[in-house]
Amino acid sequence: MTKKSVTALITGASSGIGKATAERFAQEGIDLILCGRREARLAELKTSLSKKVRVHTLCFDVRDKKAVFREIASLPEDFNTIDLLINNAGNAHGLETVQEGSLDDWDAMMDINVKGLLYVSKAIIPQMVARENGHIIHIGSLAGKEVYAKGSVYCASKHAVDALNQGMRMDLNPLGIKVGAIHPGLVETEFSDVRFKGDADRAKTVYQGYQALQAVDIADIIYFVISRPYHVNIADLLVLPTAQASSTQIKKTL
Ligand code: NDP
Ligand code: 8X3
Repeated sequence: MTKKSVTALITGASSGIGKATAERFAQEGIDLILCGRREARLAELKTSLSKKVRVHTLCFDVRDKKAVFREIASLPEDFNTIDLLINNAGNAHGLETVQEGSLDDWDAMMDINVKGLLYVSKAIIPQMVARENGHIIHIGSLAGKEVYAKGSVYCASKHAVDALNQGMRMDLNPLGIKVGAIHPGLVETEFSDVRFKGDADRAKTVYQGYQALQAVDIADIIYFVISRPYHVNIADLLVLPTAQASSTQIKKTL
């Protein structure tokens, strides 16, 4: 008997946690729908992972409501049953007090981290409801559990993800769909390059002097979460580097 294949759609698969999760899932034989805006990166990842599993790429900006629905509706038949949705796309934009913060940065964080996550979810949930099956994982943040100075809007966006995770679980678990969130502390990815708008030197200082989490650490945990038996739902998981006790308490060893 042929084993039923499992298909995961990962947003933000072009770098960091999303890319590492795609690589981890491919090792485990999970077919992939890789999403992001940087087409060349998605194509490169597709070439490498297609040696192991079936891979389809979708290039869209999660802020673009029409594009989200159009691209997900365009999935070929052999990719249009999505078992796992990894709502990972997101970033911080800027690190500034509320009196100095930029409206464009605020729009970006709310539109990507909150509304983009909602659009993608809304485009995929109906098929999960119809099958009474599926698993949604949100990548939240320690910033969704605590607030730190100069990070109020990013923290607000991730607190919204925390609230959506709880609310979506209440709505969807009774329909047989698992919903959960993983909230990482500091992970060394392109996150700080984006936050500091390409200032690589400033971005590097974020991870200096202690051992930050790596994207593969989170990818391993995501795989652990999705590989539990059906009756086990890991609903809410905070994962920190050992050096980080809270948003602001980081033990620098250098
Ligand atoms: P990266 O910057 O490495 O990856 C972010 C991913 O999100 C990219 O693949 C990017 O793809 C995608 N993305 C960003 N904006 C958009 C958009 N408008 N439309 C579609 N895709 C978009 O950062 P991380 O891997 O660290 O971040 C992944 C998630 O983890 C985010 O939600 C982040 O908030 C969260 N997180 C990160 C932590 C960290 O310390 N790094 C800690 C806690 C949570 P592309 O540019 O190709 O569109
Ligand atoms: C990313 C972690 O602490 O930079 O969500 O906000 S932090």
